[in-house]
Parts: sequence; C-alpha cells; structure tokens
Amino acid sequence: MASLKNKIVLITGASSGIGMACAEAFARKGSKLILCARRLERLTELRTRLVKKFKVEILAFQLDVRNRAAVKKAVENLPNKWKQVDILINNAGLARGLSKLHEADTKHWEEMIDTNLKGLLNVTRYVLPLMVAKSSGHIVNIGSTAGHEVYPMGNVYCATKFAVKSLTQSIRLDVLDKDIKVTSVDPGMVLTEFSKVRFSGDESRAKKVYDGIKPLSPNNVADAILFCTTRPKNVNINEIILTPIHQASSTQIYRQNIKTK
Ligand code: NDP
Ligand code: 8X3
Repeated sequence: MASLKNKIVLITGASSGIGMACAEAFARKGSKLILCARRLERLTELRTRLVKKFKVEILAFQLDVRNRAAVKKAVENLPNKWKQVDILINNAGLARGLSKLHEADTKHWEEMIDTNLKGLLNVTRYVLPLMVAKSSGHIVNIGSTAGHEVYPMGNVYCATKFAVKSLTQSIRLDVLDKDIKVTSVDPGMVLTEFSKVRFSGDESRAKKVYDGIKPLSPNNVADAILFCTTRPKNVNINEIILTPIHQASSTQIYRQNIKTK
C-alpha cells in the first residue's frame, strides 16, 4: 500500500460534505493539503481544526472553480514546494433544481455546467501540467451514479456527470505515456449539503430525498478515494461506483417503512 505521508493533495470544494471528509481523511494519513472553495470562513475553521489535530501543513484559499482566470492565478501563485501536487481531487460540484427540461430555470443549467464541467476543466487545465512536468500524479474526479444512468428530471445534472465520466476517460488517454493515474469515484446517495443546495435551502424537501434509506456518509466516499490513491505504483483504479446498500441504481431504491404502490 502506497503511503500518503507528505503527499500534496489538492481538494476542490473542501468546505463541506465529501471534500471536507477527504480533507480529514488525508490529513489523518499525514498528507499536506491545499483546500479551496468559495466559503473561506469554513475553510479557515477546517484548516485550524486539522492542523491542531494532525499537525499537518495546510494551504487554504477562496476559489470559485468557475472563474478560469482566478483558477489559473491561484495555481500560478502556489509557492514552489506546493506546486508538486501529487493528488488532485476534483470534487467541487452541485445540483440545482429538479425539473423537466422545458420547465427549468436556465440559470440552474449555467451553474451546474459551469461548476461540474467547466470548473473541473479549469482546475485540471492548470494543475495537470504540474503533474506532467514531473511525470507523476493522480487525478480523482468525483462523478456520480447520475453519470451512468439518468433519472427523471435529473437532465442537466446527469449530463454534467456523464461529461465527468467521459473526461475521466479522455484525460487518462491524454496522459497514457506518463506515470499519472486518473480515476473516477462515482457515489450514489451521500448525506451532505448536496440536496439542500439543490433545493435552494429547503431543508424539509432535502430531508425527504433520504426518507427510509441509510445514505452513504461523506466518510464512506473518502474511504473509497483513500483506497484508489494508495494502490501500488503500477495500478490505476479506473472507476469506483459505490451506493448505499439499499440503492441498486439511480431509480431503484428500497425505502424502509415507506409504502410504494
Ligand atoms: P456539498 O454541497 O456538501 O459540497 C459541495 C462542495 O462544492 C462545497 O464545498 C462547495 O463549497 C463546493 N463548490 C460548489 N460550487 C463551487 C464553486 N463554484 N467553486 C468552488 N467550490 C464549489 O455536496 P457534496 O459533498 O455531496 O458534493 C461534492 C461532489 O460530490 C459534487 O461534485 C457532487 O456532484 C458529487 N456527488 C454528490 C452526491 C451526493 O449524493 N451528495 C452523490 C454523487 C456525487 P462552497 O459552496 O464553499 O464553494
Ligand atoms: C448525486 C446523486 O442521484 O442524488 O450525484 O443525483 S443523485
């Protein structure tokens, strides 16, 4: 099993959910972290907590992955020793709304496409050259079961995650002659702020998504990412799909104590 000690791990969307769980999981392994998201206050709190608990080095800064110029500048401005990024976790992402395509708020489309697809492209465009220069590194893209199978009214969110799946495969081809691994970790339902964001802060609607099921925890996903990033040098985990035990697909979910017709 490869060691993660002193590895430099860049995590986008580290202020919540899966990204935050990854930050803690990698800090526990002694990695050095670069954490970014839009909510700086949360990142600063996380940084303070993890530095105290694990005595690791952490850089944390505000970044909107949709802003290509800001992403470029943030990567260029990394101190030289932090430019040796070993692992990039492209996690920042969101769903906005759940409606039929012909009834959708088109601003939601822009947000999802700009974050999940173009944001991932922006970050990869400027971090991957650092890995190419040293011919080593690992990109982990957070996809979704929504990138394998569509579900009613998931249209644009699903499209962005299908795009993540295809980009993971394409990037793997682009760096096939380098010692760079490219992986997609694709969860089903995970209990994070995801549904709250999707339903614009409507907590009761968000809660209903998980009625009668025991969703994955962000730690479950972080655990899968740890697995992918600790394989021997010659092994690339292409893809992991993980779901709660009672979720067989995007639409096949067994909800305990909930009557279905
Ligand atoms: P959360 O809402 O808990 O976390 C999302 C993270 O993304 C936050 O840290 C948020 O930070 C960040 N983020 C959103 N937009 C931007 C942006 N423009 N620039 C930088 N950071 C951004 O949800 P999850 O942890 O669940 O989501 C993480 C990833 O997992 C997403 O890609 C999501 O699609 C995917 N996923 C989630 C599943 C689930 O059921 N929860 C299942 C499958 C995949 P901030 O707002 O501070 O910028
Ligand atoms: C998140 C999973 O099914 O809620 O990617 O869209 S789902």
